Amino acid sequence: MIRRPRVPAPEDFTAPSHSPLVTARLGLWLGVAFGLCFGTGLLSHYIQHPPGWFTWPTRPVNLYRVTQGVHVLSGVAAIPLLLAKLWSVYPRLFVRPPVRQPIRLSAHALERISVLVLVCAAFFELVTGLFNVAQSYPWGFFFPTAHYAVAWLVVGAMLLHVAVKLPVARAALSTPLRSRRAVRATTPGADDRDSSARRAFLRTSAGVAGIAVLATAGVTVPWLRRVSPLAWRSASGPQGVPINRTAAAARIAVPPDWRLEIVWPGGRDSLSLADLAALPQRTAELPIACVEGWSASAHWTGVPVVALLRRAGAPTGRPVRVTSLETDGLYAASTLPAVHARDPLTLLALRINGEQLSPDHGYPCRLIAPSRPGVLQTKWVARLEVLR
Ligand SMILES: Nc1nc2c(c(=O)[nH]1)N[C@H]1C(S)=C(S)[C@@H](COP(=O)(O)O)O[C@H]1N2
Ligand SMILES: [Mo]
Repeated sequence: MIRRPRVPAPEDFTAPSHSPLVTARLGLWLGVAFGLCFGTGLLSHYIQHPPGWFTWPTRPVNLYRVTQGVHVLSGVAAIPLLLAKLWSVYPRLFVRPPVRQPIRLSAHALERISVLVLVCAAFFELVTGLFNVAQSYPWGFFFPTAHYAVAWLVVGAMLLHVAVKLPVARAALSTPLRSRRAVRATTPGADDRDSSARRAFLRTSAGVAGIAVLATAGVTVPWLRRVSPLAWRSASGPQGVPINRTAAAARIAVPPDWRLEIVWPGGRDSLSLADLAALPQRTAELPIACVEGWSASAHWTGVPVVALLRRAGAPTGRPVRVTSLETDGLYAASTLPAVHARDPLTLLALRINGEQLSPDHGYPCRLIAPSRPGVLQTKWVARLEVLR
């Protein structure tokens, strides 16, 4: 006769890593990681799609580099923490019956559904984020839109989850000391073993998260480069800076009679590359800080956008649309908000680290502005348009 195997019960899982204390501690850390990730992600979204009330400062020049670095690294840290937390609650999958009596169905079922949504949405965010970092998009949807929308799902489900679990978590986080004393009084040694096993599990989880961060942080923290074997971009690249999209990929052909066009309500001007090079040049150390989390600083030399506008007689203190020679790219144009357009460090750069811009870095000229996502640092610029 074949006997069906018995479905395990939560009591079958006796490892200390399955204790509420471990779950609560990991939940706390995961809450911090998700909070940082969401806050910095929201900033990045608003910088790229600014609502009327939003302004992003131009100083410190590395501000976006830091917030986006935190975004990607807190996401990296969340991966091992989420796995550890799922491990700690995994016996709960075997709670029978899976759905309680009709009388309590609604609250209980809602809580379970919210956990399912939370786990699925969190995995979606972490996995799509990792793929974005690898610049791989093996799916049909547009990554930024989906990643942004699902982030709200994670936050909503997480707030609900925290609200439901707060009493349990608070009790778990505050009892260990008292209960340890009580248990030690009855069975000497027993609780010590459990608590050191719990601590070991928590320490291992935190350690793995720390190693994951260190292994990738070199992508944006220069002095960590040597200890970050998994950093997906290095400082190297032509002229000392990595390249995201090459001139060939963007099908850029610079016409021999290339001129920079400047357009504003009521006027226009145009300059050749020689004209631009003959104007007073400014050199500034500014980073390219990609939304993917990598960043690299360089010394850029060129003409401040505000100086170009003044010289042409165009109004300053307004947003400026920057358009490239690229015809079909998603990042073929960007808009400088007024604060960035009038900042003297916002350059139309002709040179990088003392050399003429290579075609891949944006020859004949590119935008480079302080505290701005790489995706908005338009290369192969052809036109500046002062908006109303
Ligand atoms: N015209 C144009 N400009 C562009 C892009 C692009 O695809 N087209 N990519 C942007 C992105 S995503 C980044 S991170 C930076 C990278 O600049 P780099 O290749 O010189 O390092 O350029 C930005 N400027
Ligand atoms: Mo980028």
